[in-house]
Amino acid sequence: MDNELSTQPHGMEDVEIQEWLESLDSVLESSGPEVAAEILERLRAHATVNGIDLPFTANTPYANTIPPRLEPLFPGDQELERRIKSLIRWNALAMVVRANRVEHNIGGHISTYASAATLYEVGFNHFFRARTEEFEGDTVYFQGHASPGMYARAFLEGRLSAQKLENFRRELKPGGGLSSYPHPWLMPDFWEFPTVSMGLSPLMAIYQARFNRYLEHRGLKPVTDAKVWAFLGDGETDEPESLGAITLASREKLDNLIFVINCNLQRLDGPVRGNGQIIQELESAFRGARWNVIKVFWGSEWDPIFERDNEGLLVKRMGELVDGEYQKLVVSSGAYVREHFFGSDPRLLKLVEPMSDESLRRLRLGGHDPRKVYAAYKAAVEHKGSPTVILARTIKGYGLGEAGEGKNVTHQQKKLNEDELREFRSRFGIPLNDEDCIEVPFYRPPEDSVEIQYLRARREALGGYVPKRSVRTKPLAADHDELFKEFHEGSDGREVSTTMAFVGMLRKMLKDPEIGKLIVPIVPDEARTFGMESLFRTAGIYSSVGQKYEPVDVNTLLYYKEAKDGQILEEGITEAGSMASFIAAGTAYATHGINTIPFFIYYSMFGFQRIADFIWAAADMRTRGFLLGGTAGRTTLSGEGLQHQDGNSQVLALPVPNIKAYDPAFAYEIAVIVEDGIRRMYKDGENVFYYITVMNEPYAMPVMPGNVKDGILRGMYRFRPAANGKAKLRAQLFGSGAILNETLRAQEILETKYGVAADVWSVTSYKELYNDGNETERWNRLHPGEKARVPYVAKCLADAPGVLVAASDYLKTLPNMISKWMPRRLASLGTDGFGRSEGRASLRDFFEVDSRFITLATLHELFVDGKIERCVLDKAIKDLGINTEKPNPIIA
Ligand SMILES: Cc1ncc(C[n+]2csc(CCOP(=O)(O)OP(=O)(O)O)c2C)c(N)n1
Ligand SMILES: [Mg+2]
Repeated sequence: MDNELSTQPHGMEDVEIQEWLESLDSVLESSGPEVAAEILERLRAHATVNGIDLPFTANTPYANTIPPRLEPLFPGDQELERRIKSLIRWNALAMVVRANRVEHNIGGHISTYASAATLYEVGFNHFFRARTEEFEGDTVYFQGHASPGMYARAFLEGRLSAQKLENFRRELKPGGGLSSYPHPWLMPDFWEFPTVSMGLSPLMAIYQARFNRYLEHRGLKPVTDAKVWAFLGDGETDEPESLGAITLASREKLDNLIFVINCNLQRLDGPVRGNGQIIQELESAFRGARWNVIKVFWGSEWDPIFERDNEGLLVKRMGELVDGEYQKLVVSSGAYVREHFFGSDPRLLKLVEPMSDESLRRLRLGGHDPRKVYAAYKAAVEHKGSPTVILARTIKGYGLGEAGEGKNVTHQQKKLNEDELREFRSRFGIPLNDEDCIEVPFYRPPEDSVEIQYLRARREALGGYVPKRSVRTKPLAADHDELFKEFHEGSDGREVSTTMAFVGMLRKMLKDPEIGKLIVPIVPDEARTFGMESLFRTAGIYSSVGQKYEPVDVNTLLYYKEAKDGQILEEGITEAGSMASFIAAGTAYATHGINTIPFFIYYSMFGFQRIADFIWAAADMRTRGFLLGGTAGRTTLSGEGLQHQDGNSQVLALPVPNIKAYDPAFAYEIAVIVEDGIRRMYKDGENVFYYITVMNEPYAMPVMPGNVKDGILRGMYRFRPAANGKAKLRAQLFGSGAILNETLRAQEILETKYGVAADVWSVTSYKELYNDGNETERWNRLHPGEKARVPYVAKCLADAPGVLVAASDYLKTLPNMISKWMPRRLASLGTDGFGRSEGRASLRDFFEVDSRFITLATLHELFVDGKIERCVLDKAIKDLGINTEKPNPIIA
């Protein structure tokens, strides 16, 4: 235990300790806490100089951070608030119990909200300010599985009907229901932030608070004292994302950020730290990261006991117990508490001598005492210079008694027997008789009751109801023909990569009068990789403190310019943090009423593969913007090898329903996609976002052929038809991204060497084609009497003669998944397998996706169809230099 009071040096007299403590008390009384702190600091320094080795500790004793004498007056009607809270407790429990009576195992959580009710209610009654015309409002991330409490409150507020509550976790019932957890996709007028994949919300909240500052520093929104509150579980802090960015929050001095960690010492299976102390562990982590830490251990009932304890014995004793023991005390009788906790020292026993066993058992914890919670929140919102974390000690399943209070199984408790229901009812004073109560009805007092009136008045004073999601932006005109036209013209023979082409577009967009200011370029320490360093100087790198040093490259044109109004979010090496910024920027249209347009460009392998759960949350949140997978393509990114070469992300983008995923080959394709994307998201308000892979292989960008825009957006178009359409041997070749060039080379080889006339198609999006095909099939299935619709792929290929061969830098499954809508058998080439550290040509040979293999696949298809002789095929294998005994890349 890192508790300095827990050890006592040998031979030290109690009286000596007493003297030191008393003199500190008198300093505190006469000169105040600052002077006392100064003396302690000087003592520590003095001790160090004199060779006393003081062990490092970031902990303070196991005690409330705010002493009773510094507690503010509680401004509310405590008794009335308790009654309201009890009603919410009842309805939250009723919602889960009823849902599970109707449908066994439909799930839901009772014990999480039961432990957190006071933490939320103090917030709702006194702190969470809603969004109004004049004020942007506070932002609150609610702990996901505490949602029944939020629904129950909204029911009392008259915002959700009993019918909705009845259909908790049964959203498809007539009239609709309530989603299990916060999901803006499912309840777009209510929830703002999905939080139930644990660990995501703390990180998102940090970057949200930071993004709010960014908007202020760039003059996009007024400076306000709005706060970001994030409620999390203590078990949740084990997710690496939870604590992963806490140093960013303190470095950026985010005093607009408040974490409230509900420390009920339990997670799903059992104690968070049975053999340790999670609160002390978290305190040291957050203090070490320079957060303002406020611990709320004990309720007001403990204050007089501490008062009687002049020797600091109680704090010392508290610091000795591990969490497993504390959990045991929660479920034990007052007599047990007396014997096992206070019984360790006769002096401790004496402290509680006048108290009955029952009053010992009822000693409340801090997180259940509104006065202590209020004091902590008030201190947090008034604190300046750093973020605050409140570590509030609570009991999991508080109030459930025998039904689960503090028990290891409580997390999943969804049913209560009749006795347990009656006991809960009595404990919280719900006006239901013994008979009615076992039916677990929802209970809402009449509109003119003092409870409802008070609750409404409190919310009115705080600007309205929370949570509430609304979209308040005006659509953009998004008329950008001129801006993107330049990129339709090709590169005039100059070799450029699609990444370079994209960066050129970004540079131009940044200068646009409508969208220029709204663009938010985000990079995870990869700008130079993508040739974006010129933007450092022109757009500036955002830094909340400007640039306090002269950059080493100040004399160069492209120096590393940091500025308070810098536009680029250079996040450093954190794809998760960058994604959190992307989400904050891509949802600002709802959170702030600002149409910021994020462009997050990263190493494509470290996107979906690494932070897919954040991308999923972004999708849920109706985030807008563009994800750019740079250095993409398993064989296009040469040299880097297995961990970097991405042949996966276009496949991993498939499950995200509202992401549009494109693998473009040419600059004009990107221009068409981005221009259309801005229009769809920011003018038409569609709830989609984009994933575009860009590559680093330079080649000449062609001029955009006529009439291809629609095809580019829908997923495929004929890029270059065969020169001799009348030839006997015909083929259709499909290529994507940089592999399109291999397809074009194969077209030439086939024509000149084998007399095969092939059309070449650019497939910009297998995902779009797949969705279109499925949608068409579905429509036909549901409308059998009507004229059958034809999938776009089938339409494209209706009159396309010859064999079919597809090649991409991604898994073969991409072309395979649309092959059923093609007129004939498809041969698919792709890059299934682990990458290699090699050059492009060798990689394309290894994965069998180069022009030689495309040629071979075409000839083989013709051979199978009986269109060419075996000897032609054999000779081709020889002429193309193909090793037929080479290892299969999928297992090599
Ligand atoms: C990433 C992730 N892993 C696992 C879960 C499943 N899960 C839901 S709640 C929970 C326990 C939560 O414990 P804690 O964070 O302490 O919250 P409490 O309910 O105790 O307040 C678990 C494991 C999840 N929702 N998300
Ligand atoms: Mg917990």
